[in-house]
Amino acid sequence: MPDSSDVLFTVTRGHLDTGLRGFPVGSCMTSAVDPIQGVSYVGYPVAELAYRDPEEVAYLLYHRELPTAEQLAEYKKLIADRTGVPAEVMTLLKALPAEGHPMEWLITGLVLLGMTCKTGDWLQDAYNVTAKTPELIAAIFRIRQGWGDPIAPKPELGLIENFVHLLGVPGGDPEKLDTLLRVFYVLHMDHGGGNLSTVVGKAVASSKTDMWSSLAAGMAGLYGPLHGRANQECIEAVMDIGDPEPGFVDRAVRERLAAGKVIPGFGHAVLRAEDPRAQVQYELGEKLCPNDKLFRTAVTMRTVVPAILKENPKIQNPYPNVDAVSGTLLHACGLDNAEYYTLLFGLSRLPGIAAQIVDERIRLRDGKGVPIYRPKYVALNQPARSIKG
Ligand code: HAX
Repeated sequence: MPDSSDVLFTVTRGHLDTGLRGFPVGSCMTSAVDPIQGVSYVGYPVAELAYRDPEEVAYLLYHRELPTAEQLAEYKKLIADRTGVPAEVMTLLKALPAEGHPMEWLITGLVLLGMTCKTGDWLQDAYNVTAKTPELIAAIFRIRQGWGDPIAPKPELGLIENFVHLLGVPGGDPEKLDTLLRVFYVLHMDHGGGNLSTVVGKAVASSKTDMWSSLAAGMAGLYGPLHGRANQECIEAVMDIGDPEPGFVDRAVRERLAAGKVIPGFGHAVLRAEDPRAQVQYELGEKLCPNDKLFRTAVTMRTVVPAILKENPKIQNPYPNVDAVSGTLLHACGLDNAEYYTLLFGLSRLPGIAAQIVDERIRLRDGKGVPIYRPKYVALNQPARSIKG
């Protein structure tokens, strides 16, 4: 029996039906989210890691230490050697309905990769996810947008450099896109144990299904507009506003709120200050696309929106989150179709979710793993009845 010092939380009726907000339910060894400081990966503030090699940061999540030069080279080789999406998966992708959202294609693609590539070993499958999803996602971009057939990978380039090569954005600036996506990938990789896509992935994995289906479920969570798809909704809102003049932005934001819409890219379930991941991206934007009109509009929103949201005492965090500006940067670097932005979030978040699944399946509880998820739901308004006379 736990003694009183073990009590972390007293549950009251008011806590029911609040989306498990704030309930301690597990431990996380890859990252932590401080309401003011934002996310850190194994103790390092994310802003300090933003410009590190993406593979270095992925290694950190699995090994809890940054790699030496030798360990990094070994890890890069391990990932590069696992590149390769089976031809039948590519064929099936080409048969998917064009009306499907790119995230629906990703969810399907992960299940297809599970059918063709799963090893059944949680760690090996996690590494395979990191290695194979850039090719899968680049193919989704190319096939859906009619950019041509998938391009053959060049894994020796490095994870993101290879992804930019695989995308082959028509008329794009690969160098700019590479600079942006390296940072984007690191910033989105993990966000504590309780973000929705990660919780869903871990919950599904707890039934001892496989890594690929668990991640497909997690991506279904990321697809929602209150989670990962906020980056698509956010650029759409920035485009709707479309003018960086502060008075204009102020009026447009108020109109949006009056119409009962949220302001995407602002607010957070845990954070209570400006997200450091947004800060890194605002700074990067000043280097990559300082004069871009959409970027300037997003920069104006950074000051105008919090002042307006603060007028509503219910809103616990009026500040920019990770999605506030990412879309304007992607747009300025040649990826101008917002429907694809959550796909890039997914690409980046998959290694983090996979690392947490590995911990819950084979590392926690002395390697026994976390048992199947089974939270308690309190039965309400169900008086005992009978259809017998
Ligand atoms: N615009 C308008 N209203 C907002 C708001 C915003 N940006 N942020 C919060 N609110 C409203 C909520 O809708 C809620 O209203 P109701 O009580 O009427 O339902 C109220 O303020 C209190 O919300 P909260 O306690 O401050 O925040 P929640 O934990 O309930 O919600 C959300 C957190 C991120 C879902 C919320 O801030 C939101 O909808 N933001 C806009 C969408 C967005 O940017 N999502 C991405 C978040 C980052 C992420 O997960 N990326 O993947």
